[in-house]
Amino acid sequence: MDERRGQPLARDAMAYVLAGGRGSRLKELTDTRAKPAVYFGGKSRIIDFALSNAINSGIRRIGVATQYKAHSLIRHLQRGWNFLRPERNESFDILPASQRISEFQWYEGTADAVYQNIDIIQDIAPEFMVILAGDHIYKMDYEIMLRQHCDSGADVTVACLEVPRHEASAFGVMHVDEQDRIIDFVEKPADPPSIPGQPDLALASLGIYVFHTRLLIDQLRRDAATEGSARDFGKDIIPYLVKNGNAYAHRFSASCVRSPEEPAAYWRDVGTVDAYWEASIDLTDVVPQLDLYDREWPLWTYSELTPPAKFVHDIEGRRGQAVSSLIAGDTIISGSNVHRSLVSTGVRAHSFSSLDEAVVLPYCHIGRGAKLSKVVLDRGVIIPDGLIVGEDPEADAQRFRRTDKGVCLITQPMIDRLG
Ligand code: ADQ
Ligand code: ADP
Repeated sequence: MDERRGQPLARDAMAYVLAGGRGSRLKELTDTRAKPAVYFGGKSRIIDFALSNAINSGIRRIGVATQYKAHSLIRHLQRGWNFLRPERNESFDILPASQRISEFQWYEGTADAVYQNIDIIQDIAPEFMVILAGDHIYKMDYEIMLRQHCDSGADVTVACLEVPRHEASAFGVMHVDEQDRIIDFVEKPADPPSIPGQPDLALASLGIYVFHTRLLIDQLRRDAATEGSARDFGKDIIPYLVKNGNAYAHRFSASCVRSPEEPAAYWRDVGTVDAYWEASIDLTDVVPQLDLYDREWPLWTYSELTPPAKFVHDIEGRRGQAVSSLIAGDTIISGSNVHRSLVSTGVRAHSFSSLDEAVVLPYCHIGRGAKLSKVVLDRGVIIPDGLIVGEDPEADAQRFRRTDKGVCLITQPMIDRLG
């Protein structure tokens, strides 16, 4: 039991964000950048959600382990997240693989991505470690989880969410007792066990873990010395502690955030083009499940200084307009019709064009007369005049990456190949 009841634990914690995975199901969106660096929400990137959660929870020491195609991610972190100051007992460390133990050794698994930086963690000396994935969209107050961790006397606390059983093979799946002590844990089972009495649901790990730092370091060293270990939290560390220690589940729910208006627990792995498109277009709902305008739980990011978005008539008086859409700064909608779309910074939409259910990443140009529906446009794509997407599935599938759900991901090389 923790004696410091009432005092925030987050100030004694370090958030350690795992941001090295590739996210290959996002296809060409992660050709040049890691999944945590993918743009989301018009002005921000996926990793900003986990980092904002840490800051909003009161955590002031943060490390981010990077690996795969990290340049765009590192640049973003340096520009936006460097405000934590050592003079105030704060820290922000970017921890790329293959720079520390050996020049050539990459992080093998998620546990190895922490193990290789044990000396840095010991130097910072937090009492608790909050291990996070950098690639999910959610709001969560880690202070509540830290409090539960201390009160239960757990070796590790694992955040979890009830998910449909048929989706659960992408997760670590657990069984808990009445006190939410984890009594069984299987990583990505082909046939996920359901929650007793609820055959269609499974209790899934969100890959968010809280440890006392000393115990974590002992476990990482034990695991590193274990023959055949994949050096992974989900495959090795968590199952070991479930069997040989005390692991507790922390139920992620709407009450995990402080804002009383938050309608339901929102957590998304925008890991596929369809999920990414859907979560983005959901933001255009009148009352979206994810509130980007929540002043109680602000989303911090690196943001360029931009002139305002502008909507202009063309010379024939045709309106440039956007309805049910989010439009970022430095965008000009000129005689173009935008509906249920998410338009990022620096976009130009020219006359006679239309966008419907479009996710447009920064600095795209939409040529005159182009009509695009159900698309994701990668950063900087120049859509030629008159291009039509969303009306002829076969033609779309030949030219672009069209998903089973009919969403077309369009990148500049695909446009160049059109000739
Ligand atoms: P996955 O999400 O499949 O499962 P993983 O691919 O290991 O696990 O990614 C977890 C996080 O670590 C991601 O943010 C990724 O970017 C990062 N990462 C992966 N490999 C890394 C490496 N070598 N170095 C640095 N960072 C790395 C995990 C758990 C499951 C749980 C799901 C929830 O293993 O039990 O259910 O997360 O999404
Ligand atoms: P924009 O970026 O809005 O396309 P332009 O300067 O390129 O602006 O276009 C100027 C104007 O020419 C348009 O606003 C429109 O009124 C006119 N125009 C362009 N194409 C056509 C067309 N196919 N039919 C009628 N008018 C057109």
